[in-house]
Amino acid sequence: MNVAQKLISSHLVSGSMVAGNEIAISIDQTLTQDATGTMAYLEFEAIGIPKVKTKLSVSYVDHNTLQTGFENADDHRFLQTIASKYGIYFSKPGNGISHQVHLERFAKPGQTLLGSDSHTPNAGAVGMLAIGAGGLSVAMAMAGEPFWMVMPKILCVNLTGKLQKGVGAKDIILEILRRLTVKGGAGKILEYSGEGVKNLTVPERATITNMGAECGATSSVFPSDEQTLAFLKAQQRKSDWGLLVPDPDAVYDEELNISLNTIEPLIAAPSSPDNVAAVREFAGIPVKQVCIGSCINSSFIDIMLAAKILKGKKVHPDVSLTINMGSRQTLLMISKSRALADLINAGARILECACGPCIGMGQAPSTGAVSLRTFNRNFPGRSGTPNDQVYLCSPATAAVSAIEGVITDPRDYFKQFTVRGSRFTVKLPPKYIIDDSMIIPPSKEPEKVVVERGPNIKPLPIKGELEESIKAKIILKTGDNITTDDIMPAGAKILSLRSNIAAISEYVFSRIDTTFPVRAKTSGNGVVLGGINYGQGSSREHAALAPMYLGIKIILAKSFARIHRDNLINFGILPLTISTDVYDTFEQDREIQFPNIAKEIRESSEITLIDVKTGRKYKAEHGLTERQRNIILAGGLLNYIKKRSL
Ligand code: MIC
Ligand code: SF4
Repeated sequence: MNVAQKLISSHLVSGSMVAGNEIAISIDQTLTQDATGTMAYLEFEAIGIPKVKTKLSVSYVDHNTLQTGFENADDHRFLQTIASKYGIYFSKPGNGISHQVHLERFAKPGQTLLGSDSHTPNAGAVGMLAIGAGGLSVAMAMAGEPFWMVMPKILCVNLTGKLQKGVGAKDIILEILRRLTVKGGAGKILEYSGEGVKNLTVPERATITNMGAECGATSSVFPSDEQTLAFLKAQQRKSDWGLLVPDPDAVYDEELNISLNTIEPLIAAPSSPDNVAAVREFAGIPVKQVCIGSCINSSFIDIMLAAKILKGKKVHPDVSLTINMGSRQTLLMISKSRALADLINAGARILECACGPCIGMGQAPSTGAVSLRTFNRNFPGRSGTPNDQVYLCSPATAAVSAIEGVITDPRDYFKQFTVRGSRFTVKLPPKYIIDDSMIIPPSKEPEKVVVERGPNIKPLPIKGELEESIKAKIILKTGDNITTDDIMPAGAKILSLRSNIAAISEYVFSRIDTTFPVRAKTSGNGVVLGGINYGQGSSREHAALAPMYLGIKIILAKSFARIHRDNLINFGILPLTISTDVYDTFEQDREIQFPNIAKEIRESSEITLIDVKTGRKYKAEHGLTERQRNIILAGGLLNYIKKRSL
């Protein structure tokens, strides 16, 4: 078996490991973050059990730490008290970004992790099966339910050779994105192997597994080997280590060969993570903003490299350089090593250890400005500025460009120096500073804990059972690769409404069509017509919940992204796959009749739709498993679970 198969087989509770089959796996650990966590815990509460049943559950606060109003602070209090009551560890705001902190302090080879954030596969860096999912799926896992998914194909990414100086782990994953595109990883686990793996440290591996999410992959995983042991030892967690490597005769469904020697510094141009080209093709373009950090490039190694490059230099007068470190551990280490002084001296703006600019929490770039970021997503408008020009790159490219004021290939920059190469390399520290005082363990007297709920915490809306027939209007027709940032934008203004579905629903599709919420509500029964890879990107279930609240019943699309499709089903919205002909036939505002929808879901794989204007009949596929059919018929997962337990 390969590593992914070993992880799955040791957790398999239902189904057989044949790609495409529905399987269920048991979940050892869960993580949530504040923006998805409030809903996840409301959902967990609704299930009604006294304590989480996982080996470990952690609630992080990292997305919205601005606290521009009471809403956010209320959410934080709710999260802390509910964690304390139900047996969950609580990582306080300021302690760092969930994925970074989890990797440092909790990720464990051989275990499974389900997180309500799409970059959860970050923890795959230590040989863990780590999967992103909607909050409700994570709530179910906390309640001891297994996680259901389609058995992925295992794609072996075979790394050979060694990286050149100035080329980093980020360039490897950008190369993979260039080849696979944002949909090429769908239905797959990317498993890394080959000679080249040996030289990659765990934080570098995490950069790669983190951004596998942008390929649409179910997860990404590295073996657990000597590098893993070195990292866990340095984190004083040696006892968490275990060897996990593929069998010598392991077979894979697919293979991708990457020669590290030939990889150049790469960049993803606006506005998609797969719009990848060599940095040198963009060299010389003036840059106004450089942001180093976010969950993908905010480890001690990343920040230290940037600090080494910036030491004794000044940030270009036209550039604003921000740094958001991934964890308080990194910040402590950087400050104790005096590298923090080097960064400040160079003119960097040090932000809190949180997601920050990555999710539009401040630092929106100026109009028309090129913003160079070490982040993982550059979806249109995500930075907070309409028509933004966000490029994604490695910390080395970002740091040298911040000095030069133009996009710069780090190899060209390094050539100017006679200093030994060591100036531009950083090794894994033999010992990290350990201080878990901002991770609060759950209460020993849970019955005494009162869950605090401010006025922004509103109950979860629940849908009724699926109707026998539906007549609905197409409220919006979109193109391909619609992201959940398009469906349910984030940013400072909107994120604080994550625990208030009625309020947040006013912003559904607001970047594409501000009239969407009103038109959807007026219609009562709405359909969205989408192209390929509908719902790519984040795990936010609000991109399903809020449209459901507005009366959206069905999404017709050429194909769906995995997490979003699961979220739609969880909240009783029916995802139907259509052909290009059907997509081309229908326009916005047209009415569609689904005459026997419930019966067809029960009895067939095809759904009939009738164009009300012409009376013509068309077909769509639902592709639902037996279990998913029952969830849709019940009007969502919570209804289904309640029905099941009656
Ligand atoms: C993101 O990077 O888009 C987020 C914000 O972390 C999301 C989660 C969310 O929307 O709360 C994700 O990746 O799942
Ligand atoms: Fe936070 Fe950005 Fe990572 Fe999402 S991608 S978890 S917003 S840092």
